[in-house]
Amino acid sequence: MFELYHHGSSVCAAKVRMCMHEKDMDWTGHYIDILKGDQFDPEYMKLNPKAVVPTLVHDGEVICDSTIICEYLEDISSHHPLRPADPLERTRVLYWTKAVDEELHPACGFVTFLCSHRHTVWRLGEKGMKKFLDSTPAL
Ligand SMILES: N[C@@H](CCC(=O)N[C@@H](CS)C(=O)NCC(=O)O)C(=O)O
Repeated sequence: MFELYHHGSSVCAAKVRMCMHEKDMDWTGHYIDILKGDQFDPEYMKLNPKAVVPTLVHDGEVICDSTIICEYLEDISSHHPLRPADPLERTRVLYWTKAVDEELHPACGFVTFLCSHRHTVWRLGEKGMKKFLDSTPAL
């Protein structure tokens, strides 16, 4: 059984949802509202100590970090392979996933919080906004 802790606006969670969709996997979702601070719930932080989404629980085993989760799903399911068989082609895929983790995702933070969620963050007021921004995890 696959349980995914995720949020709608999380690009990292979207990666995992897309991977599971491509592979026709059934999963149960647990919505973690990262704008309300659900990620800091001590119970959730037992699964994901970095207080971020996504987190996958597969038959009781906890796996964090979207790229690692996608690699795991690829390893356990041969249905609709997402990784090429050729070693050189696989290496080229790694360049892409590395770039997403190291460059694209940090850049997305600005788009997510300054554009998409700016009204929600603004409503927190000056103190609340500072608390919210201070709580944003380092990569
Ligand atoms: N390396 C992690 C990064 C996860 C991450 O930063 N998730 C963001 C959403 S895309 C999050 O949960 N942020 C919570 C917060 O900003 O408090 C992954 O790839 O899963």
